[in-house]
Amino acid sequence: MKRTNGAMRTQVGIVGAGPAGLLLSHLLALRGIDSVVVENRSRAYCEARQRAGVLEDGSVRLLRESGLSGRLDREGLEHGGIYLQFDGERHHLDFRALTGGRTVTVYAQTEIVKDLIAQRLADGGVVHFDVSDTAVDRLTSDRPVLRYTDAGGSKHEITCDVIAGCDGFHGVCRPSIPADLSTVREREYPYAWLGILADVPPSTDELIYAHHRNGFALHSLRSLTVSRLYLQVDPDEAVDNWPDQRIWDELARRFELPGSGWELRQGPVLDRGITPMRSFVSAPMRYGRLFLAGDAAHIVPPTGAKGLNLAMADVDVLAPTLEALLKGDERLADSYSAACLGRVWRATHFSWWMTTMLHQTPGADAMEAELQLSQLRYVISSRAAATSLAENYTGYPARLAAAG
Ligand code: RFL
Ligand code: PHB
Repeated sequence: MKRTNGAMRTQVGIVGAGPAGLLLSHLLALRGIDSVVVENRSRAYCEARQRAGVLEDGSVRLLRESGLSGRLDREGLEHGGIYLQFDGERHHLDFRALTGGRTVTVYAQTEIVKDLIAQRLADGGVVHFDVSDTAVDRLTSDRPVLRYTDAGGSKHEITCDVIAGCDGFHGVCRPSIPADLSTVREREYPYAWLGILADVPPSTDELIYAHHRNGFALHSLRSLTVSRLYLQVDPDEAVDNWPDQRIWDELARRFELPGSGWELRQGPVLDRGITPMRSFVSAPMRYGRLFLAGDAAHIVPPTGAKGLNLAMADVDVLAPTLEALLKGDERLADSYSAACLGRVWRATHFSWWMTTMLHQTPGADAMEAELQLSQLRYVISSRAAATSLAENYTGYPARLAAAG
């Protein structure tokens, strides 16, 4: 960040130090482009917030190619498939065999955020945590401004060439686009996920997605010693209604495999939280000199493990777009939104499909249950159907043409 006559100046003002904002700041620095990141939470909060865990192979490649994969290469766990469980049976889908060798990697979003913050600070990058009153203005001029109040209460205004709205679903950037210039598509689901992090080795070698009459359950992991598990609950459920033993009993019930000898290992619960489920796409992802990336522009329900991957792919497209724009070439900027939205809609459809196939809709009739089971049986018995799931789960190119 440069100071000119007391005023602050940067090329790209970035709102939000989640994966999208931090990775964009790093990718821009690799291109010699100056940025400032402002974040309204503390560094400790950003580094502890429990979220995603599964990286597509394209996301792993992006982190590797941009020099961010030191710890990921040592600690990430490559997974070659998932289990789908329904009707009291567990079936393995072998992604490597179905897709010609593609895999996903289990490496927590919290670890990516820690790696990114450490790298930005080591490289002299500017990240202001604990800010408040963030606002963006003059977005249709070629000198948009970013305003905020710092942790000590002082007000600042940064003049930028471009602003990147990487401030998540509840941020200030998307609402600063005039409502009549954007189209929003949205669906809320009548259920939520209760997620726990548990200090216990996983009871499975690959993720288990379980369809059960009591509701969906997911067994994921964070390492060979820490498990991450989720239960479908009502959207208005209070986390206090779920003491540890109730959670473990319900997980054991939904993952039960009678007669198999398989058991769910239990351990101390380190973290718990309830996440609502929503599909949301706001288009276009650009307004003048404001570019949206990640959850600021789109949300998917977590069943397809897509949100973090979409955020990373957006900034993979955005970094070269901004580089060209700053050199006076607007062509990539004009196509940024379309370049992202093909992939965003593919992930939105896949996440909706996985979600509606695996969850119990409150009040649904026996017809819906039969349709879900028929779809699940088809996925595990048809190579074409299994390949479709595997292809979507392991990911898409960052630029996926909307018409493709
Ligand atoms: P983030 O991570 O929400 O970061 C936005 C940042 O902006 C800050 N912010 C502001 N800063 C300054 N001023 C303001 N006015 C601000 N307003 C907000 C916020 O504090 C925050 O630090 O968005 P980003 O970077 O776009 O990243 C998106 C991902 O976080 C999200 O899509 C994923 O976590 C979704 N997700 C998953 N994605 C996957 O790819 N694979 C998964 O396995 C997966 N599992 C999940 C998930 C999300 C979950 N939850 C809790 C929503 C599992 C769960 C349970
Ligand atoms: C996770 O590990 O947090 C996770 C994994 C797969 C999903 C969602 C979340 O589909």
